[in-house]
Amino acid sequence: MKYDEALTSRVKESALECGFARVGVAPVGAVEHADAFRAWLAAGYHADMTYLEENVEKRLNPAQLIEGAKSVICLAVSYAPDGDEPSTDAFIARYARGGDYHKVLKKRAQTLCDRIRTVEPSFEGRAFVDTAPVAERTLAAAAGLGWIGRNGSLIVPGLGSYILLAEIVCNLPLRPDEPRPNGCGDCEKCLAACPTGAIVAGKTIDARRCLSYQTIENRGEIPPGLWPLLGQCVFGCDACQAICPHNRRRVRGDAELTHPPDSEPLSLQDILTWTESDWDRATRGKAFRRADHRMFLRNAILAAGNAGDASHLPLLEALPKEETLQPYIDWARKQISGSCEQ
Ligand code: B12
Repeated sequence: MKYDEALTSRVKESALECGFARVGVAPVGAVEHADAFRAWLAAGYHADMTYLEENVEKRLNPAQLIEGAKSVICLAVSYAPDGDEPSTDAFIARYARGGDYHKVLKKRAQTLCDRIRTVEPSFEGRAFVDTAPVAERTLAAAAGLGWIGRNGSLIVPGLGSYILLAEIVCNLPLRPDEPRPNGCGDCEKCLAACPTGAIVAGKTIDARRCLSYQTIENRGEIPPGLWPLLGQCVFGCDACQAICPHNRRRVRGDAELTHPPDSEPLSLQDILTWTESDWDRATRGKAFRRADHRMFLRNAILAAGNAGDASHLPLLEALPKEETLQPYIDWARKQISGSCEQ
């Protein structure tokens, strides 16, 4: 294919103007490491996220996503926290604390599509953020945005891994970038930091053990063996990223993703006293709305058990009498009583 160098530069400049921190181009066609994705599914590491079993061929070959596709524009923004960790007993993963990234990134990617069309009227493309069968990390790595770290996350030189991804699959003949060398070296800090041992082999996450899966995606019951390992995680987990030396450098995260309009962090007391409509109000427009009211209660009850703070006991007593929550409540009360006796 003959690449359009000038257009490639224009597209990249526009991407930065539209608010993306990094941009690169991946070729269309079968992605590398497709076998790793299939092996991950075959091992059952995707837990009950059965949507990942669908459209596997499409996911592993972006050429199938739009007719006449020639390149994938890979885009990244940083959500690196710009200050000290807020003091709270309810941990919410950093990516979910500000505006909902699906909306923020999709809007910017659509604006970028409009700009490209004014430069090149033959442009046809579709923007994706997380919700379609797209191998986002693999494509971003192929586009040279960074490398896939031992913790499974894309690590971007100079920005670290507190990164969210979007892509535009399009019909323009853009010059692909070169992948970057892996910069993890022999560091295995993330393996040791994972509270549940969910990083089963380099770059492979067993979602069944990952606290991010358990607290965000698992709408059923969390296996009792994981309850004491959940710590204060109420929505997601960042243990394998927080320990990563590539996240040590202070990075100015994207304002829309890092600054929630209400800056008071949620506490276990807030969540344990939420009614359904409080949940609705508190989660509107946020990525953490993905966990419904019951999931928030389930997770907060376990976090209260792990915190061992007697002031949570009356809140646990006052919770709605819901049969499926009772085992969590009984366990948490026992934990709290146990730690208060010591
Ligand atoms: C399912 C899913 C999850 C699952 C499974 C996680 C996992 N590791 O697979 C759960 C719920 C556990 C999860 C958790 C999180 N997720 Co998630 N998740 C996804 C989703 C929807 C699909 C990922 C997937 O297909 N997994 C299956 C594995 C096998 O595929 P993979 O991770 O892409 O791995 C491939 C590459 O590693 C590749 N590969 C390996 N080596 C190399 C080398 C080269 C050179 C190349 C080219 C490729 C390559 O081979 C693998 C197979 O193809 C993506 C969005 C998307 N559509 O891609 C977001 C996504 C991966 N998640 C994201 C985020 C932010 C998170 C969390 C940080 C949220 C949190 N704090 O709680 C955690 C991080 C956990 C972790 N350490 O991975 C971001 C990651 C950004 C980044 N910096 O990497 C994504 C890309 C969403 C987005 N649009 O930004 N997630």
